[in-house]
Amino acid sequence: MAQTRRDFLKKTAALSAASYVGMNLPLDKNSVARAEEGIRWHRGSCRLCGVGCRVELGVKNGQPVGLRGVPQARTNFGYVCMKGMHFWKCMRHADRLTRPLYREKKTGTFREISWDKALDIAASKFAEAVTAHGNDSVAYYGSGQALTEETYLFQKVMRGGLQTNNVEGNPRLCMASAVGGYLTSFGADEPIGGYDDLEKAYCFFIIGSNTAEAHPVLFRRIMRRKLDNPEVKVINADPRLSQTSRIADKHLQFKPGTDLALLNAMAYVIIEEKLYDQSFFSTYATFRKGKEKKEVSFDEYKKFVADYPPEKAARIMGGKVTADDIREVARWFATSKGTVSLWTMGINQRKRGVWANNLIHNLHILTGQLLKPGADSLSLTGQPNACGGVREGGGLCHILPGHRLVKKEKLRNQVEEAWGIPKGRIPPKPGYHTMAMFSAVNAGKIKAIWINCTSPAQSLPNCNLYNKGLAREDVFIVCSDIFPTRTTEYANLILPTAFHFEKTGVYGCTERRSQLTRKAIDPPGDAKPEVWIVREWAKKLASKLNDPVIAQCVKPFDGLEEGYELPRAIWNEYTQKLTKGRDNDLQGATYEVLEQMYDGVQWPAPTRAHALKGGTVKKFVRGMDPMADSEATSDLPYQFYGPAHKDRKLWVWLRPQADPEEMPDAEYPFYLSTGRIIDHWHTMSMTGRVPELLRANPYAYVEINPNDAKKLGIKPGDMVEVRSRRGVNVLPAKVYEGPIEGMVFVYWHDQHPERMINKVTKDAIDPGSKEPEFKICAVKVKRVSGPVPLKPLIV
Ligand SMILES: Nc1nc2c(c(=O)[nH]1)N[C@H]1C(S)=C(S)[C@@H](COP(=O)(O)OP(=O)(O)OC[C@H]3O[C@@H](n4cnc5c(=O)[nH]c(N)nc54)[C@H](O)[C@@H]3O)O[C@H]1N2
Ligand SMILES: Nc1nc2c(c(=O)[nH]1)N[C@H]1C(S)=C(S)[C@@H](COP(=O)(O)OP(=O)(O)OC[C@H]3O[C@@H](n4cnc5c(=O)[nH]c(N)nc54)[C@H](O)[C@@H]3O)O[C@H]1N2
Ligand code: SF4
Ligand SMILES: [Mo]
Repeated sequence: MAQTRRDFLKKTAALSAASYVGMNLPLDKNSVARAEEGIRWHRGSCRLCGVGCRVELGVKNGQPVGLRGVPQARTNFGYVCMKGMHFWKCMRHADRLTRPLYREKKTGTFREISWDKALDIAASKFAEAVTAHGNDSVAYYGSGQALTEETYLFQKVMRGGLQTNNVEGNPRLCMASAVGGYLTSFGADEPIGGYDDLEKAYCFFIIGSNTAEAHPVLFRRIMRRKLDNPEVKVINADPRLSQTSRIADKHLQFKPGTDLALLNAMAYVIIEEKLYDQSFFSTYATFRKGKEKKEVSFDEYKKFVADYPPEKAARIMGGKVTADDIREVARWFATSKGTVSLWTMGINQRKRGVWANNLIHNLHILTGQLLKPGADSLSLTGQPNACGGVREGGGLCHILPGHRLVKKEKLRNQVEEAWGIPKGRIPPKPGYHTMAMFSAVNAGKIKAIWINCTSPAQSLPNCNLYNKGLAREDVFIVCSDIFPTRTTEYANLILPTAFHFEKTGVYGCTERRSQLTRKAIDPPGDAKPEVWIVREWAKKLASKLNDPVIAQCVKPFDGLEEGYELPRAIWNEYTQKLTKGRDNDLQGATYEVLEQMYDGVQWPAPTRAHALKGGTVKKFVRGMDPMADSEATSDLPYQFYGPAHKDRKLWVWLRPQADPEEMPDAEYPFYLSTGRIIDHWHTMSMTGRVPELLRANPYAYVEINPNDAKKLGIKPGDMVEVRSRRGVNVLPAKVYEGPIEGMVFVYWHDQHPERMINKVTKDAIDPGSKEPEFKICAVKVKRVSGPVPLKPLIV
């Protein structure tokens, strides 16, 4: 899909001619009313981050014209951030994919084909692969941004139809360590509490999360809470001084990868100063260690933690942290009237991401800062539907819908029964996790892969290596997207899909909350909702493989209108048949109920009546969570029922400090970390096409500490080479007291070949969660020239 410069200019001209109505409404009431005349507002969720803000899209004459927040919604109280506010402007961008495109060879040029032909080709290629190379030679790689109905249907056809568990998604790059942490510490995935605790908390422990830029609306809530209540403390633990650090009472700045020592040292202080809540943990928790999950005593845990006195931890952490800092934050954490921890990728994208998650949960369990109002161990989810679609809907290689494990026969059988397919149809072996999947593509073991709503050619670590696999002529690639991307460049078949608000479906955000977005406008050209695409593809697959079971997977949905009826029927099947009796019970959250709610429903919501009250604000709390009541075995106020812990207790883990996979050395002396800025979303396919957002931040740069810059003779704006053992980028320098000395930081949004930082990052993974260590690798840094004028890649 290479674009010529002329194409590009033509499109830009067309775009500005399409002059947006925009949100610059005049201020007096009458003129506001006049400007809004003829606009219909359609309720849905924001397309972007995992906060899940409730918004309304304004539509006039069939075109999107504005966006506003929903004041009654408990996610955002009417507020939206600038990305959320402007996102709709990319909806009608001239680059939208509008027709299926096909090329036989990856070196060939794309030509437009009909849907019938396109799905016929997709079915033939998958069928050929399965016949010649077995069921595990095909794969689906999806996204925490796909609607639940989409992920659910894709995985149903892959597992029940094509009999492979090669179903994965980008949440592996993101939330896998949090899932591992919740399962091993609490016995059940997903947070206990939610945003409701933010206005009740007295201490915020923000670690490895740049909430201000990545979850801006939640950050406003935290900031307001602090401004209104001077006694509220904010702790920020991050090797970089970020926008989030600015509101912190204490910013702990340390060498990347050393915060497991910090967390253990905080536990040390809590024990030394007897700041723990013994009655809480002796009632509700056990102590565990090692692969065998062996139960140990509190004394043994104490002995383990004795190895982390704050003085020693401060030495390990280097940088600016002192032992007194650690003591002070531990006291704030333990003694506040309610402590909420918040973390994201600084913790998850680590070689020991699961352990880091465990160590945060430990602090909450030890101090009883859990389950009471204003206290929670709250992992922030990145994508809008990583929780709802992928973690709950069965979008990873080892899980089936309804938080079921692939390897458990009984659970597989439940799914087979719900689908009306023969027992034993779903294979018992989990599929490839993300990095294994793309390694298998590299090795030519996967012959056909469907990539939906994600752009791995840019978002995988060490992408130079994996893009070689995507370029193989013997790997057939279907890519369904709304725009051309770095990944569509490797596709054989590009399928244009409907975008948010052009189709109907559910997103489930950070706090176990499911929210419906209804179709408000038609997709452009021939773009189609994914649920339609999968259904029609499956019918063709069934006939090519002559397999009635594949047909059976989509039969319940035959003939349904794709804009609303079809996703509703899929949602009904999933929630009524597969969440029933599970911890994410959503039986009460029908479309009919979700449409009545300003802000959706938090599970468990087994009944309509409970769903209409908004569902469950806090899991495991008797009187609040219907499952806690129905599962109760005593009169205690809390009842845990997570499937992973037979003892129905919380687990405090003994986890040591561990280094990242690749440490700086004489040849590659800097830590490289990568992450986000407020203006852009991931690969910029959407935000790069919103003029306001692109202007705000047109291209990537490397953040470097002034002391390092001085040593290397780098001045602001100079072009700098950032090189690892895997690849190189050349970017302008931004010199400021952001990253700690010895560390550089690059945002990963830029699609430009010289500024795509995943060419440089490392593909080391957490052995438990299989999540890559995007946050840490070793690089060398060198000035190459003075400033040069740069242009953004997309407009
Ligand atoms: N504007 C915007 N918002 C987004 C997104 C976006 O693309 N743009 N994406 C969404 C998604 S999918 C996600 S996953 C979230 C991610 O949200 P965040 O995780 O908050 O964002 P990042 O910038 O990736 O990383 C957060 C911080 O981790 C720190 N860090 C690096 N190494 C370490 C370490 O060793 N220890 C600790 N404690 N911290 C470390 C970095 O310095 C950085 O400040 O954002 C979501 N929201
Ligand atoms: N270096 C580095 N790399 C990282 C990270 C990092 O911190 N550092 N973070 C990782 C994390 S946390 C994440 S979540 C991943 C995200 O990485 P990706 O998922 O690869 O990035 P996105 O740009 O969100 O890709 C979404 C794609 O879906 C398309 N799209 C939008 N709406 C629709 C739709 O309705 N249907 C379809 N079919 N397509 C649609 C968009 O155009 C876009 O191409 O990246 C990971 N990569
Ligand atoms: S905070 Fe997240 S969900 Fe809310 S408007 Fe911004 S991008 Fe959208
Ligand atoms: Mo993410």
